[in-house]
Amino acid sequence: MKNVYVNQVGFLENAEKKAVLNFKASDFSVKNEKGETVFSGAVKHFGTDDISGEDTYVADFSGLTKKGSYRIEADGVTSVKFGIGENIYDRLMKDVCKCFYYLRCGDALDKKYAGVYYHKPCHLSKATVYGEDVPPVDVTGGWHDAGDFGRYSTAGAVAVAHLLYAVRFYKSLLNVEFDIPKVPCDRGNLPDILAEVKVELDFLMKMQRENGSVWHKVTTFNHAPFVMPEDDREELFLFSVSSMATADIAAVFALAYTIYRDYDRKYAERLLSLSKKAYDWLLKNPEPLLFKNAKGSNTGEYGEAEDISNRFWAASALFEATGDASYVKDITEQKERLSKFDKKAKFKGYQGDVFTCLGWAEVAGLGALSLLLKNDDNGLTKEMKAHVIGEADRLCKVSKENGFGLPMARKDFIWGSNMELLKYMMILSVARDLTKNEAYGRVLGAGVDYILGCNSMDTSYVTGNGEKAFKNPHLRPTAVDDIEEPWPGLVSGGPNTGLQDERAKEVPKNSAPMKCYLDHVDCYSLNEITIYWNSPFVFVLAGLLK
Ligand code: G3I
Ligand code: 9MR
Ligand code: ZN
Repeated sequence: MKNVYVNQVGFLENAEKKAVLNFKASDFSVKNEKGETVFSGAVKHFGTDDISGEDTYVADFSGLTKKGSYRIEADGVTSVKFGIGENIYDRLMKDVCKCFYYLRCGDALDKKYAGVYYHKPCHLSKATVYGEDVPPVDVTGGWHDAGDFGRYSTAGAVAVAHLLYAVRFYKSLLNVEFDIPKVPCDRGNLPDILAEVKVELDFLMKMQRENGSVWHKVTTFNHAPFVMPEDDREELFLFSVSSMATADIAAVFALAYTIYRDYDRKYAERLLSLSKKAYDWLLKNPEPLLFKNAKGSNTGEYGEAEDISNRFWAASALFEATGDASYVKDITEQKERLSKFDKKAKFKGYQGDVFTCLGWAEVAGLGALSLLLKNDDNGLTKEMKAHVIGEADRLCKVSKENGFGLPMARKDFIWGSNMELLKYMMILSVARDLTKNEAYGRVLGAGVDYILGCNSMDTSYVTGNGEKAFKNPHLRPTAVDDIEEPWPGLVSGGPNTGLQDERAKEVPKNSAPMKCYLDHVDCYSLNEITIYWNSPFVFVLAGLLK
């Protein structure tokens, strides 16, 4: 089918603006709502590429800067509607942030804020400590991870980290209001983003054991059937402790301390002391304590091959939070271990530089962000800058290999490919801030366009944002709630050449990576949502709107 692919939400006035055509045309025009041509230009042939498999043509209309609502026309084919304006991403940003609220677990939802998407209190029973003869534990609260109702420590810590690093790098995120209950603090109310993040931090505190270690996850033994959260009443289990969870919590509590200390001194002090407690446990337990699902249990595993990147992140975040130079030795040690591991690794869950990986498994990039913020004089900051800029350069190179200008190669189209892209965009955003190199900004823009509809599926991967936004996430409440549309702002996992669920087999054989996608509720490997697919988009949008 002939298509004009374009960002379906739209563009900031001075941004680069491109659409991609999958058919031959010589020129194109942009029309306003009255059907008048306001811009026209020549189409540039790119050719075929490895990720879309399409013969692509690019229409550049960056010259159009006037606020308004438009469509593109080429050779009788018309695009969906999109906008141009300085506030074009404001609603999107609110929607993407508000999703965390709708995913709250426990008794935290309020009809006043959740409206039709309200659900009754859920998962309030105490959790059994799996395989141990100890009293059950209260671990209520936090956010459901995704389309399932599990709550996983490493995934939660990484989502929180994306949001809190966004606050550190882009202060204006503190002004974004998205209609959630107010939380009082030492100076009035917490900014909304910090009120929302506190929900998950409070839960993560409960996941820490007396000895400082952290349970890897709390879930039912198997995934719940498709029911509302309050109707999932199976026994909850706390599965074993892992060194990755303990390190991630040490890191994210230290990071949170640096922000909450300006709002709630007591809460911040508690975060720091729990961070140190987790870190002490790590020092006493230098061997990795990896995680495997209990026999017969099928909830998310979030397995990792090592815990080095997690320990590196923890030491870096504590160094940045406390200024205590005694962490430098640990940072250096873990850094060297990670470099060795990276060189030797046969199968990597990441492309590019391991020191720019931003989770859920490889988290060294989060450590790098802390070291950038630290701005130290013992060389670590400088070294991490070089990693970030080197990776951004690699991404720019990759972006030249496809008609969409995307920093994505075939190998990036795995389960949650949209997060692979969003993580790259976080790096490009930071690299742009460091260097003011606009080439990074352009690739970043192509990424935003892709997520919002400029892709071979002609689909906006954010619910409620775009004329052809995906509508059928693999998300239990949405699937059973009798409400036509899912709540807005959810980011889909996106195309995955692995096609790892039954329904995904319906994707035509040999489809190009970008087309390995179906907007179907059954497709958990293509169309689920998670907290850590929304969180990097908040970071990226905060960087754009700063
Ligand atoms: O690391 C390999 C890499 O070496 C290989 O080249 C590539 C090609 O397939 O795969 C890479 O591994 C993938 C891995 O994610 C790395 O991110 C696996 O194929 C893929 O199966 C795995 O997917 C994860 C999935 O759980 C299954 O374990 C997703 O990242 C992860 O987001 C997802 O998480 C689930 C939770 O378990 C439960 N809650 C929902 C959540 C989202 O679907
Ligand atoms: O719904 C589950 C989804 O959240 C997970 O990402 C996925 C992989 O862990 O598993 C889904 O649950 C499926 C289960 O693993 C097997 N039976 C079908 C379930 C979905 O309908
Ligand atoms: Zn719940």
